[in-house]
Amino acid sequence: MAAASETHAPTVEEAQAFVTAAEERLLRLWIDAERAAWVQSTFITTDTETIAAQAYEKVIAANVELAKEATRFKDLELPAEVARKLDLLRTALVLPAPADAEKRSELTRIATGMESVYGRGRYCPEGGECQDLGDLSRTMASSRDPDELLETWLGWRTVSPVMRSSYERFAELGNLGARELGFDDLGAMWRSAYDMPPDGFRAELDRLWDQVRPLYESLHCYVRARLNEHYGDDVVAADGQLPAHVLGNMWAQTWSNIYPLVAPEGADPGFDLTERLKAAGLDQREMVRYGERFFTSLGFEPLPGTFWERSQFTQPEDRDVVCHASAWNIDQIEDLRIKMCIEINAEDFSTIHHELGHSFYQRAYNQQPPLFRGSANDGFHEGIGDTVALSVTPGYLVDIGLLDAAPDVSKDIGVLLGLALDKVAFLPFGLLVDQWRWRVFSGEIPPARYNQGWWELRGRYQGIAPPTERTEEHFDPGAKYHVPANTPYTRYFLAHILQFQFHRALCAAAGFEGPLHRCSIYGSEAAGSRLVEMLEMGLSRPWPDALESISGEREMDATAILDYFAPLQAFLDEQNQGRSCGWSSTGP
Ligand code: X8Z
Ligand code: ZN
Repeated sequence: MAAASETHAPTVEEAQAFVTAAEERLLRLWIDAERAAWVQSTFITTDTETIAAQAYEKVIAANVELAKEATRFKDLELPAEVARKLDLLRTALVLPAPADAEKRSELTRIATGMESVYGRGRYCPEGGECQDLGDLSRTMASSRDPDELLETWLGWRTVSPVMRSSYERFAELGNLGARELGFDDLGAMWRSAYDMPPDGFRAELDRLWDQVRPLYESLHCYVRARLNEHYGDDVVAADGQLPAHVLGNMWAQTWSNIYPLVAPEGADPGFDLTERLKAAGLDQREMVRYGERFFTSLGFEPLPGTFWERSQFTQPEDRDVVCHASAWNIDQIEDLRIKMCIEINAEDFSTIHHELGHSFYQRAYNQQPPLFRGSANDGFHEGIGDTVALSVTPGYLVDIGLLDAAPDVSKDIGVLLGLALDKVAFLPFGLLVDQWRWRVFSGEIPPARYNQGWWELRGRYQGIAPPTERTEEHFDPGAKYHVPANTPYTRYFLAHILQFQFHRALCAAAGFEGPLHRCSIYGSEAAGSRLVEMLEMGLSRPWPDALESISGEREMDATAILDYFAPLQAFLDEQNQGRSCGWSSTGP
């Protein structure tokens, strides 16, 4: 191959043939790796870990080799589709490895190993029973005892310090791989997957964050005041940052579990979806059926039988699994699966819709050539199921018989606040995880300041502080799944902006008039066909084209989330009158 390329200038035909062969080769390896990873994630042992690492290593080796070879066509005038595929070869990997075989296998072993450590993680209190993340999360959600919350919060963070040195080496080797492909570091490589220069993408994020920050700060201010009333100054001060352990979630990334503590007087909608799901006697599989029925109401075909046979809906009792929810596209045609440890509650009802969004997207783009079987950008993949879940309104719950009667419109503020505790509270968290990783990969946050850098960003973006002193003995970023699993996180920030943009557009397509938070697109084939059209494009066009096809807009735009929460913003402004909002922070 090398000899041929040196003897004559490459031609367009050669580039085309190269891309076709590359797609065939990668597709086979992707499928093998996906199968191996499925077995590892649903049955963690040293063997499944090794098998998964070996399969992943083959994908990485082939992809890196092809990306390097692709550079020989860079000066050719190519058909747009071929040029796009050659570009995608360079950014398809989230984990590039150096060409050196030993380093490559070290890197894949570290990567698979960290995910297993996380999946197997347990907190074993002295003299007590060991608890996994599911057990600990239930306590974080329901306990109102600050001591118990603190112990639980600290307990989960005993799992991550062993990953610290692995992560350091991981960043080193990942960077080497990214540099061999011509990127400054792994963070720059991740930022290059958005059809714009990496710095431009950074600026886009700043712009979007500036749009939504006032709404977040209002919510923070309101929640802080209410928690201060509930817990008193010793646990939650009336000013400054919020302590990370009292927000109802292990990472303080969504706060709806503390809704009862902050419910607005006189506007509480008076129903609790968790309680309704339990009262309806639903099991895990039936909950997923509800999600599927939403999609079929839009005109999608039902999921294949194999989805129902092969998915993991419940946590097995006899083995370790990675419980973190995910959607799998095993054969890239129709062997779709989800893997969850579903609990009968509102949070998982929403996560089911999230995961099914991935599944329906995957099936919609299965007619595309292999390199285009992806979402327009990764925020799109994360945003589809959430868009559908925004249509899980009280009115919809009445339609499907889970609720007897919709609350009066005077209770809208309660419904909106409940949703904002998830969607608005999440925004700064969605942004900061990669702000940390990008700084780690660039060297701006060196290993000696891993934890300090993490908490500075938590303070700056979220206004959240650790409940007790943290040091460099700890490795708190490693206690969040996506860090050991090496899943980029900015996608979720984008998804939280985009899903409101999609919702606004689909509600318009459905002919809905009225406030966005009361719109449900359930049963609207007009909205469904608008959605399908975008999903079927996969990754074949730059994402602004996909966004335009669904919404007529070519820019990501936070005005949709602001419109959606406009009534809540007015309520928060009124409630926060006379309070001094905001917090101060230190660091980068
Ligand atoms: O990881 C997920 C999904 C799987 S792609 C369940 N999410 C992020 C998280 O849990 O941290 C969804 C929202 C944010
Ligand atoms: Zn997802």
